[in-house]
Amino acid sequence: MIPNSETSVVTIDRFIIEQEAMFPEATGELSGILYDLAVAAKMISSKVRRAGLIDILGAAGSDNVQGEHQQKLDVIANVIITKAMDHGGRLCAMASEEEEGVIPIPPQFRCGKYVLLFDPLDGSSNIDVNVPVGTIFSVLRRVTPDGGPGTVQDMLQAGAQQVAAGYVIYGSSTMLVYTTGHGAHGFTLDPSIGEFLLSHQDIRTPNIGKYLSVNDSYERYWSEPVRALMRRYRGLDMQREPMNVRYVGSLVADFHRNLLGGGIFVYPANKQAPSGKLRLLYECNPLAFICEQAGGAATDGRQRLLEIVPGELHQRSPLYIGSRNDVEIATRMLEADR
Ligand code: AHM
Ligand code: MG
Repeated sequence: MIPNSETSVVTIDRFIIEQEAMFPEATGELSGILYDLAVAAKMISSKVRRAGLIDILGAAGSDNVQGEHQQKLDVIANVIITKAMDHGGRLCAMASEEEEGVIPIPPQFRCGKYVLLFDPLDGSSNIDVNVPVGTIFSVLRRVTPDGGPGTVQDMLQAGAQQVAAGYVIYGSSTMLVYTTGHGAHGFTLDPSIGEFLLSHQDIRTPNIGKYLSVNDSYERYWSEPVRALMRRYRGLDMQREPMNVRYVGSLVADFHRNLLGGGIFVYPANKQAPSGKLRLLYECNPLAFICEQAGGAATDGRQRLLEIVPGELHQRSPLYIGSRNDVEIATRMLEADR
């Protein structure tokens, strides 16, 4: 890699250090969590990149807590993150979409003041057809007293309490996007030097989007207000220009495209899935935090997503996330659903 004379090269490590220096009260512990996550992301990226070359495709033969079939790479990504994060002394517990309960910190390691929630490999059913997949993470400060192991109570906080969140997309390049509440910043992995380099500082999402991402094979199970909303986005009720429909079926890929280009990702409740499909703590909350930091919005159709107080770890939530105006239309039109 040879930088051109107009750009400066900023690694994710340097960016994290510089951000931390802006907050004298910071202890460096959150920065440490972000470094470790960036390392885990590189390790998962290298596995995903080799997925077509080595014989690790296909199901691992076990089901996750939602009864869904796990792919082998889900299991691998889950182990990579757990092992990269369990010994830094900064976390007191973890929770993963792929594991039923709280993942404790092994007794030989110190317990810190944060908890980490993650979806190790979202969209993994797409791996064997070479469609982008992603990792999503959320960091919360514990609410139980410092010192001992973390508990589920530390995890069941509204998304507005997140201190950091991010995702990694394993696409045509691998990118990591994160926020600590001071803007959303994106880094692209340069595989030749093994570094995430700052490529998208302070991402701003357009107020009015051009993309609509929804799986409309569920239309027959939607409520009438949801159907009307989708007709609105498509311009069928003549109230607006139609949006372009783009649905990868891999949340991180759909969200990332819409974040950069403007748009809305929608996974409504439906009669078969009364709370939708996506998990509040591992998928919806971290993306909502990033989206708001980029000037967008997120709702479950009733309230600001980040204000929902979760009742359980694997809770699902309907999701309407993206450009501010498009989310406002959803909020307005779904009033009839309340
Ligand atoms: P997963 O966590 O089991 O991979 O499922 C989540 C994925 C998301 O990436 C995607 O947005 C959604 O499932 C697609 O679901 P559907 O096939 O119902 O449209
Ligand atoms: Mg998932």
